[in-house]
Amino acid sequence: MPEMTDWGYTGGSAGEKWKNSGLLVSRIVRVHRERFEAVCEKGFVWALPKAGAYFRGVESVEFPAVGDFVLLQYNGAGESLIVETLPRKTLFARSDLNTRKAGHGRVSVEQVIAANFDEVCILMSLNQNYNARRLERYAALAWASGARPAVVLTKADLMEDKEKSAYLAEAMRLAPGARVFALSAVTGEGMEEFRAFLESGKTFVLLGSSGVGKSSLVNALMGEAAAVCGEVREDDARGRHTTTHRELFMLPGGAMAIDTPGMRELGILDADEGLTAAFSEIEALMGRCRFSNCTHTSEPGCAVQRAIHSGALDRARWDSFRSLTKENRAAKRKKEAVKQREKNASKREDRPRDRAYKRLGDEA
Ligand SMILES: Nc1nc2c(ncn2[C@@H]2O[C@H](COP(=O)(O)OP(=O)(O)OP(=O)(O)O)[C@@H](O)[C@H]2O)c(=O)[nH]1
Ligand SMILES: [Mg+2]
Ligand SMILES: [Zn+2]
Repeated sequence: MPEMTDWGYTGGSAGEKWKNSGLLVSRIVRVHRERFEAVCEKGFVWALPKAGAYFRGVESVEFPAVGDFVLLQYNGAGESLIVETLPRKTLFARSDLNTRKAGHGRVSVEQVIAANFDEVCILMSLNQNYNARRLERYAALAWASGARPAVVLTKADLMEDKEKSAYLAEAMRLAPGARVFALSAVTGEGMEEFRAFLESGKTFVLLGSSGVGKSSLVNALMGEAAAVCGEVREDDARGRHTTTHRELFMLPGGAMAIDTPGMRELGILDADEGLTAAFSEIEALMGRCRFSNCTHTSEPGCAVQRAIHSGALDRARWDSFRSLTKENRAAKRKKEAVKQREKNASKREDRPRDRAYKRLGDEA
């Protein structure tokens, strides 16, 4: 029978208000459309969000996602019911601030991709997929999630050693504070070092464009074809979106990996702290400008401009920092506006949406 602590549950026994309620702590391991597969002390179960327990508020963020710890009304004879999402340690959401119609109300679609992971593995393949600016973006998002980023350069078998070292060195510069790996799921190169990094009991989420080899890496770690991979192709610079759902795998060493579908676009959202961490050396420079309100354009005594001129700071990295900062600010403004709109809308339409969902739950 599964022990929830083996599955990363660290909630402990103190303060568990549901202790005598008959509810079970469980972890979501697979999300497939509206159905969830979860693991609890009784084993693996299929579960559904309980009608009325979700969709009450205006945000969809509470809705269970892979990696979530939830409270389950266990049903040995059929589908169990998810009654509550426990507070998340970390979370990764895709920001889509365009509102969409849902039932009778409009909700912002901040889709949670994964939750409660300890490390974010940013995968990039050592061919045409590698992109410095995207790496910086992902690193900022990873820090913003509350977890640490690690960079995994995949398909190392496709590149000469000398060239590989150059990529490794650059990735270390672009993602300060992150461990960087180069490996191949095909030849096994670099896999031993990466396995040693996957600490037992910890959860690692794999992120990266379609086709970089996320599922192939999971399979190599599992030692079996557990995740469905794309076919081998000569030209795989562009992926095909083979993985369509999110799934958490228990690896042989006791660590867990969450495989995700490749994402075309990842917007920066609420990432102030993420940007500070991802561009820590720039933050340090800005603290050394002569004027505290320096705009880092043409002021005398600007430490940033000085670093750019001396070559200590790459101009492309500075530009990247500025554009991500701008994007972050715009996203925050938009989020505020959407929230306000929803607040107004929910005052008028809260009830009908509840009812619509109840029907959905009753049918299932
Ligand atoms: N040469 C080489 N090819 C690899 C390696 N890892 C994966 N591939 C190939 O890359 C392609 C895509 O691999 P997947 O594992 O399906 O990629 P993915 O990131 O899961 O893609 P999505 O599920 O679409 O997001 C397949 O053709 C794999 O065989 C590797 O280490 N070396
Ligand atoms: Mg995949
Ligand atoms: Zn300055």
